[in-house]
Amino acid sequence: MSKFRFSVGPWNVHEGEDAFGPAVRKSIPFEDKVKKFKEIGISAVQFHDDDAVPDMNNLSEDQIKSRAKDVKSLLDEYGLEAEFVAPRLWMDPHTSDGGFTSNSKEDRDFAFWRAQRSVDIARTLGCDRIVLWLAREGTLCQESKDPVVGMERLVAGIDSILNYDPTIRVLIEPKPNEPIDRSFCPTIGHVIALARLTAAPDRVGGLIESAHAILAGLDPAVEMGFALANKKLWGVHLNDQNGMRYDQDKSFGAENLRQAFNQVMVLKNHGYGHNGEYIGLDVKTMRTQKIEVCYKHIENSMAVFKLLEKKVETFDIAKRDKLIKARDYEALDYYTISHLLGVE
Ligand code: 3MF
Ligand code: MG
Repeated sequence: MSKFRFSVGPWNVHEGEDAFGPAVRKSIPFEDKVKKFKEIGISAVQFHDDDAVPDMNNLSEDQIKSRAKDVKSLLDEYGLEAEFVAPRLWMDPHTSDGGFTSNSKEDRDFAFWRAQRSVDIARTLGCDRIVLWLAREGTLCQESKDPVVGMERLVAGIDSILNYDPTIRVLIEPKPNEPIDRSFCPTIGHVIALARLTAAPDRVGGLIESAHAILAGLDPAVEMGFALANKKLWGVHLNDQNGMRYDQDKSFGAENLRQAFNQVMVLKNHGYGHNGEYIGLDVKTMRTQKIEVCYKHIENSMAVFKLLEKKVETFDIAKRDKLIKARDYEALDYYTISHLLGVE
């Protein structure tokens, strides 16, 4: 039995719209999603601030907390936890030039406000993790933002969260591009360096998404290893991605099984989950999928993760070590492939 606990966000069950075409499936009400998540073995829900409290810009701070309480009751009813809350700093017209790093002071103040409301929502939902996917924190026109000032503004934004709540934790989810061209914080290495500039480095860590590492031209398992060695891997978004193109959020392992195997191996071998971390998924089903079968990408991702756990458990360590000693990496390559194929 897998000891890991899984999480997903309501946006992982979406209507199928993309940059070139409209929705193709009906919206599923939030409660139905929660019910289904529970049925398929999910333990926690990931939230954007406005997934929990829609229309929050038009609500008072007390109204926001009170709506969040209703969501907490719903989660309790189904026995699910909240993993994190992420301020959606990329949809609102105030964030068209970025949130924390916008060139407009009014927009930056808006971003601080949303981030602090996310903390209120997280606390109401019983969680202490804020995720920052820095979607538009960077440039489309490079000369529009001085990169040093950009970093200072990013730090000020993170500090506004850390100072607002003395025990809240911030998990930065790096991504090199899309929707921004040049991100100020493209990889987990940048996240860990950035954490040191903040008011509370111990409360700033990372969330690694497989596809985002691939989009940076890096291997997700190596990125995860780097974060684990730094004790900064506090969340993951497992999924898959076919090379360097638009962000695909494919089912975990659907493109590159060996890369997926190595992610499971590094997570399992280095205590990921021992401090309450979840195996978070960030997967999108294909536009072609009918509504009756629009949770399969989540179920399949979990199933593949568990199958790969078995592959990690049955990976012959003595054989691996012998081949390492002999420095016969061709043989180790072949052993790994044949093990994944079920031959050895
Ligand atoms: C974009 C993402 C986002 C984040 C989410 C939580 C919509 O590439 O991965 O998913 O994961 O906003 O931070
Ligand atoms: Mg993600």
